[in-house]
Amino acid sequence: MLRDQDRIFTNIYGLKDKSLKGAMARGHWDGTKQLLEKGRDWIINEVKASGLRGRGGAGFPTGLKWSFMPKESDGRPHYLVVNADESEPGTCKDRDIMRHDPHTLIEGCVIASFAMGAHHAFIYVRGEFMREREALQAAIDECYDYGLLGKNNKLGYDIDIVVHHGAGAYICGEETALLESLEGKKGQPRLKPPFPANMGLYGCPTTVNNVESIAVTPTILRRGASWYTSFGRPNNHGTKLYSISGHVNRPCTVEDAMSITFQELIETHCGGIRGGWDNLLAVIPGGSSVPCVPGAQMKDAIMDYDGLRELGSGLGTAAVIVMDKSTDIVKAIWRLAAFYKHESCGQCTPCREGTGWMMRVMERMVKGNAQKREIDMLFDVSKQIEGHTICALGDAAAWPIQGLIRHFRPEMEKRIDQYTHKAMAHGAVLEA
Ligand code: L3W
Ligand code: SF4
Repeated sequence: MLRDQDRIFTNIYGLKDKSLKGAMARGHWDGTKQLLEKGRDWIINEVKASGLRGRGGAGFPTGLKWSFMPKESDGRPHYLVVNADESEPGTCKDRDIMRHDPHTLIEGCVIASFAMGAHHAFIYVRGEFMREREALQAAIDECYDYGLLGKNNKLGYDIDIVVHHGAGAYICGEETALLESLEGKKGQPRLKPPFPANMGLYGCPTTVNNVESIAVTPTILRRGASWYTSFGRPNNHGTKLYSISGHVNRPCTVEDAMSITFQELIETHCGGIRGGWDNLLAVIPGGSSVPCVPGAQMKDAIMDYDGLRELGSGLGTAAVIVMDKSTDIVKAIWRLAAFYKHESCGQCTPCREGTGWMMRVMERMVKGNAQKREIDMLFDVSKQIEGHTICALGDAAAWPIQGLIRHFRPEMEKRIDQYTHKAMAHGAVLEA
């Protein structure tokens, strides 16, 4: 278990003073000016050396992403955009940072903006997060009053931070849809490349990072890259906020080391699985976009990018959704299919049509009113979507269904058999 002194988020449950004064007392904003004085290259190299990978789902190396920003100005302003549109089902870690520990994010914005030559940072907050926006704005206002933000501030680097409110579309969490939305347009993903580092907000060099990725950087720089790499295994370093929901005894969001086992995570922080480990059916370990893993494989799973990839799933946002044997797993995955169908922006045909098709077939699979050959057809449809769309929402819709078929095909077939027997008992004529 992570020692208290190794926690970056010291107020994740909101039990302490979240104001600037309270944050400073807990070590935030300590020596920020001295960190900036070490220079841009030092900051980017230290973030690279820490092994920090993007905490929004993709796990792209943060320092590397920062280094993509042009070094020399070609007259275009540079921007930092923080993706706080946390909408991935099961994920509620960024919400807790903004609500209870907002100064970690604001200090991170200052340092990241400085490292990338940005004088404006935008924080795009999910529309439904009203309390979080208020907390964030109150913290930003405090920083302006105290002289940590704005022109000629105490840190010696001019920086303005603007909180922008989303309007409730999941797709605006995709970085380029977010940029479109920020520009006042309909939130639809752009084709990449060009990547935002070259052509982002208003056509200018932009880095889009997740809330947690930005919020951890001041502490990493203060304590040093080697402190951060002392947690987790190579390629998977650091501490991580896990949001654990579902059938555990005490659901929670908690910061612990990367690469701990699933069993340790659940036993230490959640009081175990409801009804005991034998009652565990399946886990979605990284938010709704990654495939589920059967319970028997999860117990010793290593909670990091590589460990979960080896199990055919992923760490994603580290939103751990636990399902015990009372769960109707087919219905649960149908619900996700309905979610992705609803949230598809409709730009590309495989996603627009395919998500609806998958949802409708899944609806019949829930009842068992389907034919067994349709299970293969469903898998085939998901494969036609995966990798054939503009953004990752298509993959995200395909993977949970693939995971269901891979691991719970007998459950799907059993329902079809039961439905068929019932129908025959009622004298129905079945298709060949
Ligand atoms: C410059 C290159 N930049 C990649 C940048 C790119 C982006 C980052 C990662 O999807 C995933 C998705 C969801 N030059 C670059 C480059 N970049 N190559 O690196 O890029 P990518 O394409 O790997 O991922 P993505 O499009 O950012 C994110 C999954 O995360 N996910 C998402 C959950 C959604 C939320 C939410 O609540 N809003 O968290 C969860 O698993 O499915 O696979 O910045 O520009 N050559
Ligand atoms: Fe829109 Fe879906 Fe295409 Fe993404 S994959 S751009 S959400 S239609």
